[in-house]
Amino acid sequence: MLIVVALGLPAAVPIAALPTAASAAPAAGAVPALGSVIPAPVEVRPVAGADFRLGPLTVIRTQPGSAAARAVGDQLARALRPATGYPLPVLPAAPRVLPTISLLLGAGEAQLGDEGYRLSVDRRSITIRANKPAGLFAGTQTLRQLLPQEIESRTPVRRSWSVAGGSIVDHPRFAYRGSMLDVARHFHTPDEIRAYIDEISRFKINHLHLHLSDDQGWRIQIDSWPRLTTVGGGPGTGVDGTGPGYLTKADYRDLVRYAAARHITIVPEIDMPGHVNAAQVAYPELTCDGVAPPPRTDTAVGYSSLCIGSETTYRFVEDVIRELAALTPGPYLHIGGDEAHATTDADYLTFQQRVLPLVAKYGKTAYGWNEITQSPASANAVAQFWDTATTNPTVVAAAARGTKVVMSPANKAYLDQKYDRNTPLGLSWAGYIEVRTAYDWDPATHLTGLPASAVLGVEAPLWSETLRSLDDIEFMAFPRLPAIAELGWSPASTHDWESFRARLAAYGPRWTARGVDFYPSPQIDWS
Ligand code: NGO
Repeated sequence: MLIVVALGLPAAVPIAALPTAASAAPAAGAVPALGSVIPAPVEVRPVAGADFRLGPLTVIRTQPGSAAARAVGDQLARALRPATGYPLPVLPAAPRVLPTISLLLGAGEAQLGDEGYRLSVDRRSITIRANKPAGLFAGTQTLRQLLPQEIESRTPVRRSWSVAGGSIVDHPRFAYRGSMLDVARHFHTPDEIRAYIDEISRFKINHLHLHLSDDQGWRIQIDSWPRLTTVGGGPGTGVDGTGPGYLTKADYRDLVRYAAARHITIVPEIDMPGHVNAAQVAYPELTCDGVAPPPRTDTAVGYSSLCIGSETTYRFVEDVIRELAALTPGPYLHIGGDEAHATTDADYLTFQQRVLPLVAKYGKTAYGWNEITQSPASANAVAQFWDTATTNPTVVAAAARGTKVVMSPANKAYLDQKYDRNTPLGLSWAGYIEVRTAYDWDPATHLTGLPASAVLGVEAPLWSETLRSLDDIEFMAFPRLPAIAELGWSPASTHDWESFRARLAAYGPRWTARGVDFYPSPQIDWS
């Protein structure tokens, strides 16, 4: 973060100079310093004596004629009303005398891109300007963190509501900033998924990848193959048989809309040609011998494969891709491709040569785990790097042919790995991942030989073998998800562990106030 001290001194203070945990975690009641938000903004210019005070007469003014700006204004008002108790009307124009929060489009600043914003705070007004509604939304997430932590209260709190004066210019480092929820090993309900969307959108995450099928369950309605969900999502499915359920198409469309309102794109994944046992239980014709395998509720991997030589396989795959593409306004359709240990190498290539182009046929960009880079057909695809090694010549060679890479190294970005050996949930095959481990790496340089230009972004996957409830999801995701979010959004020049842990410490009470069951890492001096 570039801090330019506005006292006539042209000093640019690096993020390391931001107050650290010992001094900066605001006590209840304090006004957060401008810029003490997660992810760290690009540029912060505090102005002394220019704090804005939100009051009972404050109005929210949104860009006239823009329904999308109005929607962001309505969301902001809904976020700020419970704790303040103020009416905060949302209007296309506001009388000059009233304190105003303005959300305006047409910033006309190329550097802001589609998701960036400029936030200015003075004694009379707060103005967020952006090129696109997504930038306004990002700016309002910053503003929420700049208000005192009591803003998270669901009931009115009597106190003054000030925002530190000055300005912020902010825009993302990477276009793709994601998290993944595995709803196959344990189904998570639409309400739980929505709660997760709410939490991750606060950190400017813009993609939610849903892992919709695996050996233990199939979780998305496919009309042309109905037993996928009636059997594959039915009673007894999931790890230990305790995760049944599936999303109807109506559920899924609702989730897509809900996420879009928070400027998050849903990325659906159907995992194949491995991880397909649940589909084969429902449809034995998807095996080579036509015999249904037993349902599986254990956590082994790499034992199932679609029958690569059978035309039924491709009829199935095309039906699924077609129906999924029709449900998906976003650009990406994830076809898995990981751990196909029961598929021969030659069969794997045959499969990908046919299936990767099918995704394009239905208007989507193919996305898969990094194993897909073995196939020349992956040149137009996005590969999700999940290895624990920092060398992978196959991925690097594919990037040279055009493949874009989303970085999810399992030993850094996997939210399902234990924090330490005492963590009650999670796996540990990739190692323990404390907050600092999740934070201290660089997506642009992590994989040897991969040019930064090939890195589309970063994603934090949350696999659910050991998870049951929303509390479990929250405990594993937070506080590591904000670490990954910061790697995805903030410029590398702002990367600073002491600053991050201070801002995280200050953030903790907000989770507590919202009832988010985060892991109180001993690496953080929680305030
Ligand atoms: C691996 C495996 C998944 C597991 C996960 C658990 C990938 C891409 N495939 O990651 O099936 O659930 O580890 O950490």
